[in-house]
Amino acid sequence: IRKGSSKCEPRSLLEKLRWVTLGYHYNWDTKKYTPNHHTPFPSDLAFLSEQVAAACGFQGFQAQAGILNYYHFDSSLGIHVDESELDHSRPLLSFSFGQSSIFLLGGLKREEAPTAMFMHSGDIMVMSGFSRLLHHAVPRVLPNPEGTALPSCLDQALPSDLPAGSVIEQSSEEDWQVCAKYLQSSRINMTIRQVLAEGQNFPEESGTEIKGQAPSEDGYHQENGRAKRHRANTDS
Ligand SMILES: O=C(O)CCC(=O)C(=O)O
Ligand SMILES: [Mn+2]
Repeated sequence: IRKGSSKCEPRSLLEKLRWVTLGYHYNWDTKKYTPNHHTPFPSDLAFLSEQVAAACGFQGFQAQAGILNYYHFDSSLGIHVDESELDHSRPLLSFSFGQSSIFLLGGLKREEAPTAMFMHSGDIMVMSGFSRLLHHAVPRVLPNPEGTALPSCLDQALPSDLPAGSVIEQSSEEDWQVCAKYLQSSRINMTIRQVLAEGQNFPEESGTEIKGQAPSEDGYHQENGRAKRHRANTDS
């Protein structure tokens, strides 16, 4: 039941969506990536990530896993460190779209006082070196500062003459309307990761321990695991 609403409208699947994983699928229960729970990483996002990493001095970055977080105005993401990747010398690349948020960047220790910053649509944050293993959280999602339904960077028509091989693709007007409506009250963050060092394999134990176990697609367990990090102020 929605707060402030007398009707009991069930949430649509799109409204319930909180996260999606790509490539090596992060397991929220074990906090591990495993070799047998993998789907091909989308090539356009891999290309974009590798270009951004290279521009920041990380030649040879490989986009191997992605966590996409979907936020509404009542969502937040709890304090955590991203340490499940086996190679911490590779950066985390974070891309944000839609509404804005406050991002808290803390210290190596959980109790260290954080620095608060805004993350707006189109912002890219690279966590590398010392900042790669810092605590962080998203306590608040806020309307974009322009005061418009959609930030203006998402409200522009694409040039008709996109260069050949561009990662930008024209979508159908119908598809864009669905995305635009969604982003009027949502924030999407994609955090792209390289899991393994060049030539590294997963340690033997994580490959065997999972044998015979079905990939954890079960919403209940993942939602539970997720709740530790993703503390939406749920209103249902
Ligand atoms: O939404 C954000 O800006 C942060 C997401 C994040 O920290 C993560 O996916 O690990
Ligand atoms: Mn994180």
